[in-house]
Amino acid sequence: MAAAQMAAASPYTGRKPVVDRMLAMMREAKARGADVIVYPELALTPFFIMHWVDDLAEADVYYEKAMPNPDVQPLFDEARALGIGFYLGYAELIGQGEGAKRFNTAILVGKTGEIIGKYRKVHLPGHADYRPELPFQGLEKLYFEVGDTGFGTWQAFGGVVGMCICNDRRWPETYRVMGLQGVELVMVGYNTPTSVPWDTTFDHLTEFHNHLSVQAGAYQNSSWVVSVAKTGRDGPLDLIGGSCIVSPGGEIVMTAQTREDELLVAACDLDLAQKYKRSVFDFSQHRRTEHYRAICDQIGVAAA
Ligand code: CDT
Repeated sequence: MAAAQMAAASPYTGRKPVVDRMLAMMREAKARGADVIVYPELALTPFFIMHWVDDLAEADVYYEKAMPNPDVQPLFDEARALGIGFYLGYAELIGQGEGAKRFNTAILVGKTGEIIGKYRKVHLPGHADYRPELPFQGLEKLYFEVGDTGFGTWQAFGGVVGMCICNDRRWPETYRVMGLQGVELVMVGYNTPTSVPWDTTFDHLTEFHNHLSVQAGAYQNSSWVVSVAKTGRDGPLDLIGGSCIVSPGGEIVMTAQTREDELLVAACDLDLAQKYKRSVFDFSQHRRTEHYRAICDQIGVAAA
């Protein structure tokens, strides 16, 4: 697996310079033996949700109206030529006018350039209203609808693979829904500011929480996790790095050393994911769903 950490493209000068950098990393990933390369969330654009707009149509330039499209076709062509798969995060716009829908989306593309799967981000952090007191806005709830795909898994690259996006990685449900489907490899891209302006209490723990979340998700579901940052200065934002590849034991086997374009490549034996699925986390043997349900009934909340 290759994790393609990417420096933010700010100021933004269009898709081409970004796609060119992605192509260079794709070639390097292949040369270093990778079968799949994982790019960040919203890989093709800035993390534009930090800016207020009166009309969402003002931001249409940041959304892909079709996938693939001429701007990103080189990624698909190169993937097919090299025989490498990829995960790509991007802003998706479907429909027009009143009927338009906007999603924070990731696709998984196979080694022959075909789209294997699509995921639309479920956990959208931040707010939908303008907050003048903040140093920058966190408007994912304005720019995107809650994803409608669920947390699917796909049989691909010799195993069971799944996807999620950024804030999803902080929620145990994300991994567990995929874990219940036998996931062996989860891919996730992210844009995480060093400071979250509406609550700075735990800013000093931002990088710790980043790793804590993906390590816990990996371990508790016995799955590899490849977690990839867009990093560095993005307008008023300072984005963390910390891209990493985590084993089904929850151990970080490799992590980024810079806040620049940086490619991590690690051998991820998907059979290793089977070990804990057959022992500590053998769900069929050890999960106690009837008790979880009973407790939910007792305290009056809906069981998942
Ligand atoms: N992209 C994303 O989901 N980021 C959030 C923080 C957003 S604060 C503006 C995260 O959980 O990392």
